[in-house]
Amino acid sequence: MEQYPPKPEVNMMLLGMTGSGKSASGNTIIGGHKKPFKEDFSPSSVTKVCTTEIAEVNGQTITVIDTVGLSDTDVEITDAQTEIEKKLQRTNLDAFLLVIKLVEPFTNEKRKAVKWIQENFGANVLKHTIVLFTHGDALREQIEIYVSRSQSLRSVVEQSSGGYHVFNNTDEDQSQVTELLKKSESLRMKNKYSRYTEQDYAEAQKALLRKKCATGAAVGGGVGAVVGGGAAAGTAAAGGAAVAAEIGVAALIGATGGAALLAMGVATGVYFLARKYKKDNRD
Ligand SMILES: Nc1nc2c(ncn2[C@@H]2O[C@H](COP(=O)(O)OP(=O)(O)OP(=O)(O)O)[C@@H](O)[C@H]2O)c(=O)[nH]1
Ligand SMILES: [Mg+2]
Repeated sequence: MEQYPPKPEVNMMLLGMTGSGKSASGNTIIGGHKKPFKEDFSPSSVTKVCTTEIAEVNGQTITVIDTVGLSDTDVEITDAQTEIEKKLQRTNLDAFLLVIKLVEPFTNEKRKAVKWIQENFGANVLKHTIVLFTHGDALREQIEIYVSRSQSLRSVVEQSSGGYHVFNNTDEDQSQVTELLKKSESLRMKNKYSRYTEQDYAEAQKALLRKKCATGAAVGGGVGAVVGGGAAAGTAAAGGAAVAAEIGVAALIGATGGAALLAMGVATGVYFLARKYKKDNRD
């Protein structure tokens, strides 16, 4: 993590589902009529590549990174991840703005997207997260009451060190931006001005890989043991040599399955290390 002395400029990344209002929020933060981020009402991704804008807001330099939305269908390994990764290699971040559209059910897909962010960016991401609710104009009750009515929404907010904030992106009133910047400054202080870095991301990826390997090996070994065990029971009943041979095959399948997954994991780990080596050694 990056440490003292604190950097005067604030780096933020907007993350969230497709159509949640990331680009519109980026435009609100930057203010004025420029609207550098393309926003539109569409079921498919409007933002196709991550874009960075640097602006002076209330006398402070703010870098805003707008990202590709996580889609409803597949948030596992998408172009979004590659795009976001590229940005993380260049910019250390003070805050992730986790953009969630209000007045829409917090569905399984959205929960999945939040989980994806947490898994892929690691526990450290939550230390830098502010939940940014959009469509504040459609809110018909106090935000506290709205959040308290959904267990999963409450949980996301409670886990995010920076709390939450509401934007109405149809309103040009800059006081909502001033409030957001105050919250981000409190978060920066809370984190002693350390930033989320590419190293945090690499560690999260390694941990994810270890978890996948462990699950893969367990599943591979488990299947082998179950099949092998079943065959063993069969041996007792039939007492045949042919069945006994099957035990060996089943056990082999189990072991091979686990080993193959492990090898896959090691190969991916080597890939990450190689990439890091390349980066560390470029000028
Ligand atoms: N009424 C209202 N509309 C909003 C608000 N925020 C965003 N929108 C609209 O919602 C639509 C989607 O917003 P975008 O900012 O393009 O969403 P996005 O998350 O960038 O979408 P992708 O780039 O496709 O991932 C646009 O038509 C916006 O104008 C808001 O606070 N209130
Ligand atoms: Mg967008």
